[in-house]
Amino acid sequence: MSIAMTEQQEKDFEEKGFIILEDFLKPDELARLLSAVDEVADKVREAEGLEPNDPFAIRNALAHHEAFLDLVDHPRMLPLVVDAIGWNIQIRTTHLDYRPPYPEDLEAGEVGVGKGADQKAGYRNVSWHPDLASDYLFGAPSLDGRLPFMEVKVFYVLSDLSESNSGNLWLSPGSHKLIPEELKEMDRKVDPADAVELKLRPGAAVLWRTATWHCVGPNLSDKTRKIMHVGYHYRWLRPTDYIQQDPELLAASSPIRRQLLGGLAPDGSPVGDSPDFHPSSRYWIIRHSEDVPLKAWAEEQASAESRFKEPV
Ligand SMILES: O=C(O)CCC(=O)C(=O)O
Repeated sequence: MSIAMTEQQEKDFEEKGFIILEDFLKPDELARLLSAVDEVADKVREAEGLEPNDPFAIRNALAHHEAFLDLVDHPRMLPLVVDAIGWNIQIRTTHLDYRPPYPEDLEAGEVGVGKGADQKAGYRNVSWHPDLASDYLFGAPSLDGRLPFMEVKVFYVLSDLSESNSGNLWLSPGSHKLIPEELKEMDRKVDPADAVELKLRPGAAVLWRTATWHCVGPNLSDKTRKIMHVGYHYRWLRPTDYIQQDPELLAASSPIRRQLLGGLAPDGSPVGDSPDFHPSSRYWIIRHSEDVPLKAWAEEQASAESRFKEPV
């Protein structure tokens, strides 16, 4: 039973692979995030010797600013995330993408094909792909070539992407049901009839299955693309952004945030009560409810929701 998703959202998530939430961020949340982006951009430029018009992306963005960290358990987004993927989750990645307008002499390649000068110049994710399907992940071992459902991301739009060619995210609705190999066979040329360029205002959010084929269009506008993705996957998979988050950050977090940051309740061995002869990872077998406080939270939310829906 869903906590927050409407029937239409459930249908869209299942069939298209994504749900669009216009004006999701409140003006003060958006202003805080934009100021965080500027602050972090200054630090990245200094650390990496970048010029103001150089694009960059950072991972584990949550560790770089409290405004980014606060997105992981955003009180209006978390219920939707749990409806989409369940409560047994943690963060795989949080990334910030900062992409100033293309230099005038840089020619954009055909959208999603990844063979243009922009791809060669190092602009990231300009070719169509599903996440987690590279050769050394599910591309190799999967027998029927299908990607299991492993992950959702929330895409937060911080700058104006309402016009075409502003560094928009493109999605191919329903492609999460296809086999990633097909995309390679198509030479990454997705039929325009099977693709949508999301044209979204600042403050919009998109909850999406990352198995959905996606790419980033060129930024031919005069505005810098500023966006974040917050990715959630199952606790029994390994995150990409960290082995363990900073212990001080974990200790200062609420139980639910600690779970999302990949932490366990502080006492006991991470491989259970009998680590020598019967080790059993607490990421796999849940013996202490404190390791997954999101479960009780989800159950409580669901029963409150069903009480609310009961006819009087
Ligand atoms: O920057 C984006 O919006 C897309 C990022 C992306 O394609 C990815 O991380 O796989």
